[in-house]
Amino acid sequence: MRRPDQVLLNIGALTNLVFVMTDADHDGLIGKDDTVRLMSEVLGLSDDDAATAWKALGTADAAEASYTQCLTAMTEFITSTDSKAPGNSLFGPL
Ligand SMILES: [Ca+2]
Repeated sequence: MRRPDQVLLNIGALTNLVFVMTDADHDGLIGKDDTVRLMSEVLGLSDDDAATAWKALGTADAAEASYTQCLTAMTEFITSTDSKAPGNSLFGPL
């Protein structure tokens, strides 16, 4: 059984990695186009699945997402047992 504090550390580390890879201009926001491209090129998602992954961030802004939104979606991806939870689409369909 994993320790909860280790799970939280892993969520933070994974979020940091994805965010740093995507936020090329270091302004604290990631753009939809860069995120969709990362999901397509690195994870091999189709354009439709990459667009669904972007929606998993739950941003009201159609073009950019914050670190907090990424952390929230990543936490949901790692911890939620609800297959319909938006964060569970963060890396494409389950
Ligand atoms: Ca940026």
